[in-house]
Amino acid sequence: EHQKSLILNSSSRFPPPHGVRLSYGTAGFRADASLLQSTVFRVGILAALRSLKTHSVIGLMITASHNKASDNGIKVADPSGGMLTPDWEPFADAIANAATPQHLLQLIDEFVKKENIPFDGVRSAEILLGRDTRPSGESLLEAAKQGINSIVDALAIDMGILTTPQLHWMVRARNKGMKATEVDYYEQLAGSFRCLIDLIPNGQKFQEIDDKLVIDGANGVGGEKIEVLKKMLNGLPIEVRNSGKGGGILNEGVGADYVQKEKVVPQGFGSKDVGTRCASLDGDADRLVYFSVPSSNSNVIDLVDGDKILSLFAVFIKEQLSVLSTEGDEKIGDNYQARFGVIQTAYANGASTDYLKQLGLEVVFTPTGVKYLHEQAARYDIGIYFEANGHGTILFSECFLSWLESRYNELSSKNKESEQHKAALRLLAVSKLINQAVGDALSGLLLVEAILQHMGWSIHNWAELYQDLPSRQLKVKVVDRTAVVTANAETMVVRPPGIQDAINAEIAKYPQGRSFIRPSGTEDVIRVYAEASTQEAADSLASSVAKLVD
Ligand code: NG1
Ligand code: ZN
Repeated sequence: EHQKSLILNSSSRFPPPHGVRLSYGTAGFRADASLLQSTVFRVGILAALRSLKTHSVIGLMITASHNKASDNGIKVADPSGGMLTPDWEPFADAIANAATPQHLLQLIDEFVKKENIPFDGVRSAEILLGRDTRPSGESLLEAAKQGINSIVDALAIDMGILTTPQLHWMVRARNKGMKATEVDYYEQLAGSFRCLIDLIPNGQKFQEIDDKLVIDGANGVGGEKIEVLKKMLNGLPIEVRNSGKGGGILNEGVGADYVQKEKVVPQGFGSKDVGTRCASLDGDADRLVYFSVPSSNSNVIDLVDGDKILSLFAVFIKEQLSVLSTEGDEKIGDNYQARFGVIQTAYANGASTDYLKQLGLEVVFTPTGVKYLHEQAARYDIGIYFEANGHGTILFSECFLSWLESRYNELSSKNKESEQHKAALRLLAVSKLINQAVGDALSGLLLVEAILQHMGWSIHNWAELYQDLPSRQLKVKVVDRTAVVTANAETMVVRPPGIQDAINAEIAKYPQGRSFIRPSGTEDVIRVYAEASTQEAADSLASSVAKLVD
């Protein structure tokens, strides 16, 4: 009863906005920040219930990622550090849209019974809160705290301004009983990065050392975090621009989303950077793309996108696995056939998929949205997933990691100098460097840098792994995006009827043509993607398909 009146009283201070329907999309709730107080408060309640149900620490991140500065959003990190389980999304939608405190209470009451959530006073809930640099973040964080505090015995811990992946990492680390502060995060990344650098074959070390890396921080949280990390990396020459301190606006003409979609230089970059290795993060630093500026005459870039980051990781890991499986002078231990797979979406450049298949890798497609990619990647011993936009990571199975540990220990006692020993250590270092909770621009960036140095590759060598097919992305504003329904990992439209045939007819006009449409999960638009043998053809295919949607 005390619990009930607590919810009623506190929720009456957070009335929902009129006439807006919010839904927990692929990236949680996202909207103009002024609409979100009540939703964030209610997600605070949900997080406390989730923590009680799972007996684990839960995370809440307040961010709208690459979206404009006046937007904000909130998403829940589950005990594994991954996205909220889809089973709870309908409850999130329902409570976000409950019109009155009474209705809200009723929904919570029913859900608690249905899910058997223990309110025994024995267990308590614990929620870690983080936010990006958006000005609206502070008051939204307060709303989330009040939501959490309206559940008896729930504890809200404010972790301050963080990148999205840092918060997910902390949740995962806490639930594994590991050290989980922000400093622990930096130490784990820096330590495993140094380990990879120390293992670089002689003569290959630091080919690129005086060729610095320039990072576009999207005027978001990533820039300041990289400055901290940089101090622990003795020797990696990094320059951060668009750190948010110079007055630039978050995600405006800067950042990974802009760079990947527009394929032009972000603000603060230009002819002075011709030939330099550059990288862009998004506003909450969970996306990473690289690029170079080919000429001082135009603002067009050579983009090295998520597909190519995936390919670089795949090449390196495949190399280590094959070293590990060769036998030295004596046979050491049992071998282990690691199941190795890569996961992409329909946005992956067709050339990348061909390349990965040529490497002999298993390639699986899922719909857009990290939760789908992550789930598939978790089925492998080593699963790499990336969206073309630069969000992705590598997952290692517990089973494979424990085999690798014991193999490594065995090799340590028998032949420390063997190539197999080094390969095992490299793979262990990758598993610690890469953020296995979620895609992480900082950890991904360090892995890219370590691998480029290992290979002795410049950004151009890397870019030449394969040639991207020219592509174009457009978005069409629509009244009701749910009118478009897709199938086969979003490559086919099943509703409205007839559209797919019309798209097929357009595709047939272009050599190497490929095109699809899908409703965005984060904006009120239908997205159009097209790819063809020339840029003109890709542009023209995209615009004729866009006309079919209008
Ligand atoms: P939507 O709006 O559903 O296309 C966008 C990205 C996704 C994912 C989410 C979450 C594209 C084409 N889509 O989703 O890949 O990153 O945002 O932030 O880049
Ligand atoms: Zn992001």
